[in-house]
Amino acid sequence: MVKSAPPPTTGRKPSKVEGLKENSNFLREPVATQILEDTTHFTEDAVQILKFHGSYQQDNRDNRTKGQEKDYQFMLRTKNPGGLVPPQLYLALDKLADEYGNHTLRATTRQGFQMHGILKKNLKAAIATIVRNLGSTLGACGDINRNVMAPPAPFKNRAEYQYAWEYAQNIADLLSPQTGAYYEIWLDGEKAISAEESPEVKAARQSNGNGTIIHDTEEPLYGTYYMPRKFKVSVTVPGDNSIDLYSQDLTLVVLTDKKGQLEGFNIFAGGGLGRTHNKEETFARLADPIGYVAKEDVYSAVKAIVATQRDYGDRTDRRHARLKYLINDWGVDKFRAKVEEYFGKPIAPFKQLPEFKYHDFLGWHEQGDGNLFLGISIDNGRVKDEGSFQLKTALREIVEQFNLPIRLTPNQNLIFYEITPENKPAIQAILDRCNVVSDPTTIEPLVRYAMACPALPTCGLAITESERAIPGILERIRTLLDKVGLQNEHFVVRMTGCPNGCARPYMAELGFVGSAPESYQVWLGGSPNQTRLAQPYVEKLHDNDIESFLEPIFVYFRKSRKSGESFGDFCDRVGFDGIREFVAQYQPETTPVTIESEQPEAVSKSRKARYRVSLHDDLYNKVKATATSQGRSMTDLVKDALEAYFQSLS
Ligand code: SRM
Ligand code: SF4
Repeated sequence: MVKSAPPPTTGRKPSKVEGLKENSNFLREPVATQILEDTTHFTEDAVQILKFHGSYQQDNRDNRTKGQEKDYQFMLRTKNPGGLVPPQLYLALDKLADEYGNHTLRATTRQGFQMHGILKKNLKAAIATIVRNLGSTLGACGDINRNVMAPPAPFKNRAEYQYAWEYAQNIADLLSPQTGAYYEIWLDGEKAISAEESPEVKAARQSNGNGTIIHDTEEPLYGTYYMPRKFKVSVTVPGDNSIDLYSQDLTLVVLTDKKGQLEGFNIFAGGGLGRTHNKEETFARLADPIGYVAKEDVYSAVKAIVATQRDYGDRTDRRHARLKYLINDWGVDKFRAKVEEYFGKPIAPFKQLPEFKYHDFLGWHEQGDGNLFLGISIDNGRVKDEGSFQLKTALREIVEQFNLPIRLTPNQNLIFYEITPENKPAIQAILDRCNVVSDPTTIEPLVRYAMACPALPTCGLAITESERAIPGILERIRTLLDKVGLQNEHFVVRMTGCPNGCARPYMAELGFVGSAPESYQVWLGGSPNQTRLAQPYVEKLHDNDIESFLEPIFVYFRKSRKSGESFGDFCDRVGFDGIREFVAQYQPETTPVTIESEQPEAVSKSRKARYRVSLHDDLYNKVKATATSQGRSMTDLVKDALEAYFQSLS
C-alpha cells in the first residue's frame, strides 16, 4: 500500500476518522476482517469505514432495553446519479427489502434508495445483489463525493435536461473511488458489471491539472485520506431548482446556445445545511456563484474544486470540515484564486441566469418524444404496503409488466418514464387498484410539498420524531389554516429529527428541526422555490403547542400579506420583530358561526335570512367536533341546543 502524504493540518491534531482512513488500506480494514466474523455488529472503527461502502450500523431505537444488547441492524443506501434506477435494479431492491430488510424502501432527498433493518449476516448478500443488478452503494455515505443530483424530468425535447443527466453521471464516475476494496469485500473480487465509463471521463481522471492528482496511489484523486468530509454535487439547468441547488457543496448549471448545443457551466459552491444546536460556529449556508467554465474544461474545474477542499478543508474538526466553512473562512475571491491554481487558468465570470423555480413533476406528462412520464408522490419517501394502500405492490407490478426505468426525485418521489401512450390505461388501472394517487391536484398540497427525514427509530442521531410525526402535524396545520380563514393556503413544510438537515428544513417556508424530545426549533422565512435560507424563530416548540404558536402568525399573515404573497415571503418581508409584535398583542379570534333563522316575512321569499353569532374557540371546536362525529351540520346542532335551552327556561 502506497500512502499519500497527509494533508496539512497547520500543526493541529487530525480527527480520529483521519487515522481510520489512513489505516484502512483504501477502505478495506477493519471491514474486510469483521464481515467474516460471526457477530451482530461491527466495532466503532469499522463502522466509520463501512460508511464508505454505503452502509450505516444502526439499532432499532424502539427496541432499546436497558442492560441488553442493542437491536443491531444495517441501513443500505444506493448511489443513483440523476436518480436513475434501472428496472432490473428496482425489482432487486423491492425483493431485498422483503428478504432482508423491513419490507419498505425509502426514496431519499438525494435521489437514492435506502433500505433499513438488514442484519449483519445478510449485508454481503444484499450488497452483492445490488451490484449484480446494476446498482451500487459505494460512496453513498462517507467522506467522499455523494450521489450526484440532477433534475429528474425526462424532457427529451429539451437538450439541457439531457445534458444535466449526462454530466451528473459523468461527474459521478469522475469522482468515484477507485479502490478495489468494495468488490473484494462484497463480491469476492468479482468486478462490477457496470455501464462503460466515457473515455473523456477516464482521461480526465488521470490528467494531472497542477496537482489535482496524487500519484502512485490507489486513489488518484482522493489519496489515502479521501475528503475531509462528505462532498455533495448537483447538475441542473437554468431555472430548475428541483435539486435545491443552494444547499449543495457544488452545483453546475448547464448552459446551451440558441440551438441547444452545450456551451459550458455556471458554478455555484459552498452550500451546506448541517449544524449543531447551540454551536454558533456551525451553520446552514447557501452556495455562492463562483464563475463559468467552458464544457471542455468542466472536469478539470470539478477536480480543481475537489482538490482545493481535499487539501485545505479542515481535517482537525469534523464540525468545521465541509467546503462551506472553507469558503466562508476564506471568502469567495480567495477560494476562487486557489481553485484557479489547480485549474491552471482563470475561471470566467458567472453568466446571468433566470430565476430558479421548484418543480416536482408529479402526474402524467408528455416527455417530448411521443412517450409519457408519470411522477408519483411518495409520502416522505417511504415505499410500503399498508392496508388497502399498496404503493410497493403497485410500483413492482408496473416495473414487472412494463419494464420502465425510474428517476428518483430530490423530494422523495419517483418518476416512471419511457411510457408508450397505449400503456397508460393499464398503468393507471394498477395505481387505481392499489389506491395510489396519480393526479397531484388531489393530494393535500401541504403534504405534496412537505418532506421529513427518517429520524426515529432508525437514525442514531435523531433527537425526536420526524417521518412518523409529520402526517399528524400537517393535518393539524391544515385544520388551523381552515380555522383562521386560510382555506386554500399551502406552503413548503419540512421536518427533521435533529439539526443535521437531511430533509433540508432550512430551505423551507416552515421548518421544524428536532431540538428536544417532542420539541422542535422552528424556522421561518424560506421561499417557496428554496432560493432563500430560513431563520430560526423559536428554539423549542413542544409538539402540543403547535396550534397556539402558529395561530397568531397565520392570522397576521392573513391580515397583512400582499396579494399572492406566500407564507415564507411574508415572514421574510415583515421580519421576526414584526411577527413578535403582532403575536404579543394577539387576542385569540372568536369564530363566527352562521345560524339560519326561519324566514321573516319582510325578507324576500327566495332567500333565508342569516344572523351571525360569535363563539370562542374552545366552544367552536367542541361544536365542530360533535357535529362531525354525529354527521350533522353545526347549524342544526346549535339550533337544537338553543331550543333545548329555551325550553328549559320556560
Ligand atoms: Fe443525512 C447523517 C439520512 C440527506 C445532512 N443522514 C445522516 C444519517 C446517516 C445519520 C447518521 O449519520 O447516523 C441518516 C440516516 C437515517 C436513517 O435512519 O436512514 C441520514 N440524509 C439522510 C436521508 C436518508 C434523509 C431522507 O429523508 O432522505 C438523505 C439521504 C440522501 C442520499 O441519498 O444520499 C439525507 N443529509 C441529507 C441532506 C440533504 C441533501 O444532501 O441534499 C443533508 C443536508 C445537506 C448537507 O449535507 O449539508 C444531510 N446527514 C446530514 C448530516 C450533517 C452534515 C453536516 O455537514 O453537518 C449528517 C450527520 C453527519 O454527517 O455527521 C447526516
Ligand atoms: Fe437523522 Fe437528523 Fe438526518 Fe433526521 S436530520 S435523518 S434525525 S441525522
